[in-house]
Amino acid sequence: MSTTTSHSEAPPSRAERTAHVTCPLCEATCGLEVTVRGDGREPGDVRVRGDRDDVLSRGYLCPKGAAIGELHADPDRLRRPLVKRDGVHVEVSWEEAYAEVARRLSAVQAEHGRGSVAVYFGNPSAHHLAGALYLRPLVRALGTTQVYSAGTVDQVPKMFASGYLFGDVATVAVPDLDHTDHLLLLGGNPLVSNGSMMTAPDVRGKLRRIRERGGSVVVVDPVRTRTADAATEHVAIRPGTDALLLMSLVHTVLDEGLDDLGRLAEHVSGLDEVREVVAAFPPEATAEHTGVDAATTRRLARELAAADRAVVYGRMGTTTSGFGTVASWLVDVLNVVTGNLDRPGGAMFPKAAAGQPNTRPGPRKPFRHGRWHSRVQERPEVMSELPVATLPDEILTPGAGRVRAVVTVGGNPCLSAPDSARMQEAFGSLDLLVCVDPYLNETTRHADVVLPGPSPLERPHYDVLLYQYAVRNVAHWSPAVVDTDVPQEWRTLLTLSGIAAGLGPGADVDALDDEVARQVAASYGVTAAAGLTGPERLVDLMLRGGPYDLTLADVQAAPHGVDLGPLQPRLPEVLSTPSGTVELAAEPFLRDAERLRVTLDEPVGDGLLLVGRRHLRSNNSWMHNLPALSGGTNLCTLQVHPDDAERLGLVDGGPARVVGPAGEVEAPVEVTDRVRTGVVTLPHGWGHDLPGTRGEVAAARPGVNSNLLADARTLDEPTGTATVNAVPVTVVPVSVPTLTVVD
Ligand SMILES: Nc1nc2c(c(=O)[nH]1)N[C@H]1C(S)=C(S)[C@@H](COP(=O)(O)OP(=O)(O)OC[C@H]3O[C@@H](n4cnc5c(=O)[nH]c(N)nc54)[C@H](O)[C@@H]3O)O[C@H]1N2
Ligand SMILES: Nc1nc2c(c(=O)[nH]1)N[C@H]1C(S)=C(S)[C@@H](COP(=O)(O)OP(=O)(O)OC[C@H]3O[C@@H](n4cnc5c(=O)[nH]c(N)nc54)[C@H](O)[C@@H]3O)O[C@H]1N2
Ligand code: SF4
Ligand SMILES: [Mo]
Repeated sequence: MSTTTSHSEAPPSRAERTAHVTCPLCEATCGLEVTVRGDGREPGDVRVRGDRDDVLSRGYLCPKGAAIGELHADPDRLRRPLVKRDGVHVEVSWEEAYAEVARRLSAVQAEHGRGSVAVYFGNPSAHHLAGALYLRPLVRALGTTQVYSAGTVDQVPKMFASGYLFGDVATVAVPDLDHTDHLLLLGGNPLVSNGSMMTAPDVRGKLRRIRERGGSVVVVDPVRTRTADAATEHVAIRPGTDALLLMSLVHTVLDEGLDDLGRLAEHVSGLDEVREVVAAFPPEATAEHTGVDAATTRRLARELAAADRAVVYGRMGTTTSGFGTVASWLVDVLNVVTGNLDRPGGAMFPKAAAGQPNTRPGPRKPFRHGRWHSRVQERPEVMSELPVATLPDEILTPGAGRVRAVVTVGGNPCLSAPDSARMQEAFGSLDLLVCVDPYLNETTRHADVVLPGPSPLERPHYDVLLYQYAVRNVAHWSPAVVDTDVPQEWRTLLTLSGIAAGLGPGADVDALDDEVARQVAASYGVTAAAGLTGPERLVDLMLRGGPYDLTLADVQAAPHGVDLGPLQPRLPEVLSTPSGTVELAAEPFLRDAERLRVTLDEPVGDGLLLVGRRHLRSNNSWMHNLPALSGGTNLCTLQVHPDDAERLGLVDGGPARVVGPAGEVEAPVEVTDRVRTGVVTLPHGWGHDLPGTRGEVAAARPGVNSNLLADARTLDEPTGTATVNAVPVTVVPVSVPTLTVVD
């Protein structure tokens, strides 16, 4: 591993240098071997290969990781701050940008109070040392409870369920893919997404090895995805009904006496209440709703219970289709009643080297929620956040406490949250919008100030968050590969913290950083190596205070990562519930189970349901501007089953109008039998044709924004997580006027 060039004012060295870095673009955290010439911005300057010696990914990489050089060199990627003057974004100096933020933020705070400033963190802030370590100081300095993130269009139900089951939202059991014989996977497509809430590069290889050792993989998905292709069985469920199917699976296991808790018995409470709840959900009662016949459900339950080492795993399709909390709870109930929680090949608890709350010394407070509520919809706080679906209400509804300013960090809520038209309206009405973001996109176009950070090649990295979900315990430090004059994002966030705290735009960032480090050091009872600052110091502290007694220097000395071995059983030390057991019958589960039971009495509709779709070469809303990832099959089409197409008069390639509860879009039809009848799919993160954005490649193939369709009121009740899957829609062909030839 070589290091960065020495000084930014000298012309960058044209000599090639190679570094081994963790890809920060998705949850798989692959090791990349990056070779760079110069500043990496000329064509051919950056070459990327999978690092064959990486302790976790062993050479695997996907097209996005391979395109990291294009991201670095993208001419549309911002490198200097922008301020909006007379409706137009102009480049300014960092001093001028911060002066603008300070002047206007303090005015909003003075006039409307601290609670009138909201913060939104997007997905990339979870893949970033600045986001992982310096957001909390910013929120504290802002002194607001108006905190939002992409989590409430995503995984919060899983974290909430884990919080009540195990005591901490970050104590999540992940599938031990390397050792299982039977994987029941609901609502995830890891062969395309590369896995989520399980850090696991090369899921294709892992599934193949399950099959090679005689095991099975069952995929429950309304779409025959690539993951379904790689499975031993595909069950095409009706969208939005996984919680019902899971109830019936638990019912069958208990009813047929297939439960076997093994050593878990002494660590689990609430099984009797679960028995009572699932009694109302025999497979025969749910079959019409789920579209899965009772015999299949019973067989799935028996096979799961009979397998030596089995695991149930649910993802986006289970967390964002209306009953995310109940579904996520039942996934782990199934893991418990089949004896597969916390055993090799089952659902296991990772033990990350740094920053994992459940490895901290001393007593830990059990998770609880609802400590405060949102102003307009009175939604409970979860993990100190409010649902992003209700952010427009907080901005647009007059009254005391109304949000007047928003700070976004690495997020594009105007495309990623439901009812985007209203989100756009809300963002357009703010007194102040400050965006820490490298692109001028559908959200940041509204910004008064945009503060870009360095590219992934221009910053060091350590995956503090995602190693907490890794299917193998590892640690890897990534050096910055290219020098930059773009300030590191942690410094930007600390400067904003200084401004928010009333210290003005010129606060001493290093002093603020010392204070953050003092607090981290105190909480772990350790001291960092001399001479370190910024994220390096914080990671050193967390490693020293972590369960393996590592230091930053130890990890830096291993360019391909430190292998800390396969997952090991961690019960009961991992638990921090009030009772010290796995609490299967926590009150929020039982209450929402009743909401689910009521749906059994409702008639099964015959309307179309819309689900989302990811593409291997996409990354939510923000990588459509890279030439290597655009075009080909990465298209924003409406997938429709042939029978539905015929019934509705839709033709392949022809335009269709999709009407949802909140709005409508027009998209080209793609007829395919991969989707179940009654189901249509559209990818999210498109609609790049709005004025004031800057993304030449993306704008050439804008696609449409699927989040114009879903309404922002149909939420997972306990967590307020949006329902972006299983959205009721109608689809009609758009008649193309026939041309009359005139002589
Ligand atoms: N290439 C690529 N990779 C990505 C991303 C990306 O945009 N592109 N995004 C990243 C992010 S932020 C995340 S959170 C992860 C998500 O990771 P995954 O959850 O693995 O990805 P999705 O493709 O959303 O998979 C959801 C699946 O659920 C199915 N589904 C929809 N509704 C239902 C339902 O009601 N029941 C069931 N059983 N299935 C349903 C969909 O058909 C789809 O196949 O991917 C990450 N990785
Ligand atoms: N219909 C539908 N909607 C969905 C989903 C779905 O499956 N269907 N998926 C949901 C999911 S899982 C998620 S996670 C959300 C994502 O929602 P968001 O996080 O709101 O959106 P992203 O598209 O990930 O936008 C990322 C933003 O971060 C910026 N960015 C990139 N790199 C950096 C960086 O290093 N620093 C900073 N500061 N900014 C950076 C990009 O320019 C972009 O503006 O979308 C959700 N919305
Ligand atoms: S799978 Fe994810 S982490 Fe791996 S190279 Fe692709 S984007 Fe990067
Ligand atoms: Mo996500």
